[in-house]
Amino acid sequence: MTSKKVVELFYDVVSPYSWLGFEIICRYRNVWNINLKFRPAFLGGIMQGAGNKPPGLVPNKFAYMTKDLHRLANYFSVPLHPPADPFEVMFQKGTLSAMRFVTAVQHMETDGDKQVEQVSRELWRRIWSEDKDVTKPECFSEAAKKAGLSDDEIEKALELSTSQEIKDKLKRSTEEALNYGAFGFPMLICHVDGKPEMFFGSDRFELMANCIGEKWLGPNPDRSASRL
Ligand code: GSH
Repeated sequence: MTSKKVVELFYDVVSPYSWLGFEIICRYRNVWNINLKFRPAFLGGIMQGAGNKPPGLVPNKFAYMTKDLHRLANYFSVPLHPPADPFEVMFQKGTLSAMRFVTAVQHMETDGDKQVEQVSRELWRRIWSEDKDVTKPECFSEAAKKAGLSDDEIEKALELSTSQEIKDKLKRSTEEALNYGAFGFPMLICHVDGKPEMFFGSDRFELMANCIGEKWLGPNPDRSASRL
């Protein structure tokens, strides 16, 4: 068996397309011969650093994306329902504190990446399924509790999330994403023959599979694999 190819997923919970990309790559993690690395980062910093603008600011694009996300949520079986006021959620409230919290959880985790995976998922669920706030410490506690963290771990993560160390770590990950050429999320970096191959979007998995010598088996690979 050849050694596992490293695949990095750069994401921010502000981004609904990142949620789709995240769930898909999580489903494929044990189907493809890959070593998946979660790379929480800050999409606001990517937009600024790359000189890009959120696509939702163009009215026709916003209308299309609303429809697109609805279709994709069904296709990928991800319970995505846009919040009542996506502009407030994405552009006024933002997710800087939330992504610092995710970074803190990842920083504390010594045995695998289950907690960072679950906490990220619960934060996405809050914004993009339940229309709940993700700006206050109590929101992070609730999400982390659902994700299975202990009260002690949650307290530590909350404290750590406001430290300079964690602020710098999130900034570094965002800069790394920009150095790879990021202009939006989700961004996946596949390390193939010592070279990073960048893919933008949750709609590039078929192409990505081809690049890493794997097969795209649709949105639910476990179900299709068991039918083979
Ligand atoms: N076609 C992509 C997909 O299906 O995943 C769209 C992804 C997307 O629009 N991502 C947003 C972004 O960063 C954040 S939710 N867009 C930057 C851009 O479109 O330039």
